[in-house]
Amino acid sequence: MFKFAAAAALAAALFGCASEPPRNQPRASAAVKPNPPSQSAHIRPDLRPFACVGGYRAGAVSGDYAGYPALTQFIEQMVQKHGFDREYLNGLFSQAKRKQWTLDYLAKSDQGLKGKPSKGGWTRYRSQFLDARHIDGGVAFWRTHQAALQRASQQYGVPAEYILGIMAVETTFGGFVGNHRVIDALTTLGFDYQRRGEFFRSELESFLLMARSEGIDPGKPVGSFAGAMGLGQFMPSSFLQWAVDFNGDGRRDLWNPEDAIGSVANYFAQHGWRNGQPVVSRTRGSYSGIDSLEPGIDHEYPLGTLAQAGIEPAGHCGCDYPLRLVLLRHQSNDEYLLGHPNFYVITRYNHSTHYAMAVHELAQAIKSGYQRLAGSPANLGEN
Ligand SMILES: [Ca+2]
Repeated sequence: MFKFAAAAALAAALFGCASEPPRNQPRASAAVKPNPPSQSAHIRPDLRPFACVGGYRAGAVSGDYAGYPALTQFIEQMVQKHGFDREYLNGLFSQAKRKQWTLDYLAKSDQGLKGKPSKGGWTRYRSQFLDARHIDGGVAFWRTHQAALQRASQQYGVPAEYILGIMAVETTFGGFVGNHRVIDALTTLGFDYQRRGEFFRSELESFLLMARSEGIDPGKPVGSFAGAMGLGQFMPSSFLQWAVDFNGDGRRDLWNPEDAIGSVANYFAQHGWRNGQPVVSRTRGSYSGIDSLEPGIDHEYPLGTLAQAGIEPAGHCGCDYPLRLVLLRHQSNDEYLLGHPNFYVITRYNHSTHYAMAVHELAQAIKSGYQRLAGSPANLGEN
């Protein structure tokens, strides 16, 4: 939905950004073959494929980020480590904006991190996602992108409905992919958000590498206030590690539905998705020793330990591996589920029990809706 890649490639051909070739030649992406240095000036942009897209150029950083020693150091690192042009980065960061709204918002939410989940917490979280907009939207998206979802499911061993569950929670299938410029988001969080500045500076480094390898003007992409991009809201480091070109056009484009489908499936596969295994199981028992166990994603228990605490799977489990205890606080009661390894895989996308449960429930609801429309599960083409 965000077609800047082709325009950026054109821009690369129109703007030269440095009068001198770089001392450290950046590595070209697999899709771009650099010309030898002896070629004429006419084709010079190919010497440094897309390294200067946007035509930014300045002797020093001006604007919101003028006089930030940490940014000067970061730019120097990008020059020395990755062969970026210093004046290009000075120009790029001269037009980066400090997003005070983001800093205020995070200061508030950091305060709210403390404390255990409150009564009804799951009920409230669930109601944001388990609705017709997300479920019907998933069914429609499945029908539109049936071939790509089937191919991804077969290639990566991840059911289509879980790819859709992620896209439902993240962006409602591209309905809202964020409107913050990624360069503003990551510069603000990298240099003005002390608690996680190091993390976001690393993401900024990955973002600049991504922009260069894909031929994108780094001033153009928009995403979440934290710099997450596209239908699956990949952070730049996730892009570099797990994004795939799934429509075969030679580019990895997180805003393209097919590339996003393949990338989410690859993310799950690389994080250990076990095809055919369940995500959660219901429980029964006396729960007499429940207080001796810690719910959440950081602790896992063998079935024997759970049995000693008065908890067992409600049906046949067939699980010979440790399980996590998933606490869901409904409005009127607390519910305990058993989280299988696939539950943990979903939390690698977002480290939250509620997040993984919403993805799981949406996956099931979207699958039911799709099967009703398709008429028969045999038509789904799942593996
Ligand atoms: Ca592609």
